[in-house]
Amino acid sequence: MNVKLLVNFLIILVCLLLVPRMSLAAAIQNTTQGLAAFDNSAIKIEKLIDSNIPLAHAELKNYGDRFDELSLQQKISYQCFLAEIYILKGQFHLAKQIATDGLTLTLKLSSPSLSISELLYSRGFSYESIGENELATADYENGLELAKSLHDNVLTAQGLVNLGAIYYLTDRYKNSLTVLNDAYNIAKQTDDDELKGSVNSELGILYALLDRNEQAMVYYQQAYQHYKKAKKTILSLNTLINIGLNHLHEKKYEEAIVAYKNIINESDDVALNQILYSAYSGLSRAYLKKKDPNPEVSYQYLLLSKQYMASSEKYDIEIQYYTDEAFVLFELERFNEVINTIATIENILAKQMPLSQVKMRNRIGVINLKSKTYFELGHYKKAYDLQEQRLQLTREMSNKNQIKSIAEVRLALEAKDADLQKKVLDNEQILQKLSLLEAEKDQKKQRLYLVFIALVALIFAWLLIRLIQGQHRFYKASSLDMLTGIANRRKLMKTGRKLLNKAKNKQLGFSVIMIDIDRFKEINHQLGHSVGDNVLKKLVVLCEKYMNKNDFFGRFSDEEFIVFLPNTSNANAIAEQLRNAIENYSWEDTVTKPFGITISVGVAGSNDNVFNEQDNLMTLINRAENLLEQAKKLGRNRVCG
Ligand code: GH3
Ligand code: MG
Ligand code: MG
Repeated sequence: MNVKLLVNFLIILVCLLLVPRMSLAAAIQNTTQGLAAFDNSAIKIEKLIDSNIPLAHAELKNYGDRFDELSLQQKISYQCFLAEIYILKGQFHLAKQIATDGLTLTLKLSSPSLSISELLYSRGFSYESIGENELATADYENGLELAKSLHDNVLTAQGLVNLGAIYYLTDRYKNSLTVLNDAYNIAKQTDDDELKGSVNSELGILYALLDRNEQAMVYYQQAYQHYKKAKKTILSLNTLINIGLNHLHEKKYEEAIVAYKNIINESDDVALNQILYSAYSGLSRAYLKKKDPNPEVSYQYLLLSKQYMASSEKYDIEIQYYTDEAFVLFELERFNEVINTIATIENILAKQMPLSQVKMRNRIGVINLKSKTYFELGHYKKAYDLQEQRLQLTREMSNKNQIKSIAEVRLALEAKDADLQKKVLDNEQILQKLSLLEAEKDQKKQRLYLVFIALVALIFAWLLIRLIQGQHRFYKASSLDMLTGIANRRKLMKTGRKLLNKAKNKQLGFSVIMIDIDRFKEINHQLGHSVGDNVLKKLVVLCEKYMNKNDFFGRFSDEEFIVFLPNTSNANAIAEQLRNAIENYSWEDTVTKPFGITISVGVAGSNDNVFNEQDNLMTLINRAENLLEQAKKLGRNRVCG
């Protein structure tokens, strides 16, 4: 969870909760007429305002009915007090109205008065608190001009402090630093501890916004000391709120808890809603974020803070509360309620566009939470989209900061930019993680898909194997004779050519034996075609017995066979053995009735005188065929070679 963003945002809110940065001392000067008692009450009220608002209000109310009896200056002072009381009570619209009434009264003054500056500051603060920053700036500037012209250092410094606050609220850090430094230098020359406390407090907030927490803490401590010295109880409690926030910012949650509990104890008498709100919401945050978080306790403190939230008109207090609520509900795993709360925040923020940097950071933090919530609810696509949105906004803000970089706050801003850059990187990692999870969500589907792909691959592989096997069979079929299983004519001729070339190269002998079964048509005719087939098969088996391993035997056509005999000098003898084997075989296992089966053989060789180097395989085969024909003519069952 992005505590840093949240804390920054909260610091701003607390600064807005600060009581008016002003003194009423000037307002009660020169009261020459009216009710004398009021002047005494005014001193009393001014002290009570610092410690007990209800009592201060009650004291002032004594003069409500006798308002007309007051002198002009007393009436103006009355309005000044009342405006301040309403501001402290968080009733800014009333405070604004009272200050305006007071300013109307000042028109009757014969000469410019510091009361005008005071009333302008009060009204400006009311505007600031309800988010009317432009109107606030105008009132602060006019009040400041008047204080300067009247050479009042304290009110001049107070005006600068007010402007310093409005500047940092509107992202003008350079301007803020400049005017707060001016205020600091003026305050140094006075012995006004309230003023000194005020300047230090605002500088602390500015430095906290620039992520300079250590320096911010130094200013807060100084502010606290000055307010204590000036006996400004409420202001010192406000400073303690800021110190608590600083602890949160620094992740020192135990220290924050101590600080907030002290505030609550000390606030009992004061019972100031805004301070109690801040303290309880701070406790809620600390219990949520500490080492051993306790979301239940955090939620209880949040509910306590809600009681005090309702009584304030502070326009940012709702966003602050609902932001806290969303984060606590998330930790309580009440995810659907988180989504509802975030919808409320978004509605409020939508009315405040364009957002200041602080609120933009708050919005980015809320978008992140929303994404995480959708993630928990299993809406990964929504979670992913929100992270992209968050990344985009973070980048935009980072660019904006780079443009705003200025010499005076450059170091601080650079540190901030570096942080933002890191956040952008972190966010990118989150995006990647979410992409992975998005992918995992469809894992089942993908697994099925993979199985499907695997199956398809297997089918293809099987088809391929079948194809190869088919091709292999085809190849075999195309090289072997289907009936006898020896080489067919194609294979016979191919191998014959190789063997002849080889023999020629090695100048070795090469012979061709051609065999033809005698009167085979008759065998078919008398014994049947299938017996004829069996005779062909048996003949092959019988012949193979007489062949060497280098000889090559194949079916040339019909019932004609060829044997190639490389490096053989006794081809005629082998041919004679073959003829003899066939003639003398009983054939009882083949033929159905006694039938004389013989072959005629033609033998041709490369060593023959008729064969020369230019002659090829067909020449030899033709010669063997001619000799075979000769054997037929000579009466069959013989070898011619
Ligand atoms: P010759 O002694 O002059 O060779 O007479 P022949 O009857 O053997 O004549 P020829 O060689 O011309 O006849 C071949 C016969 O072989 C013709 C054909 O019917 C038969 N034939 C060819 N192929 C096959 C086969 O695969 N199986 C069977 N059963 N007969 C075949
Ligand atoms: Mg024949
Ligand atoms: Mg024949």
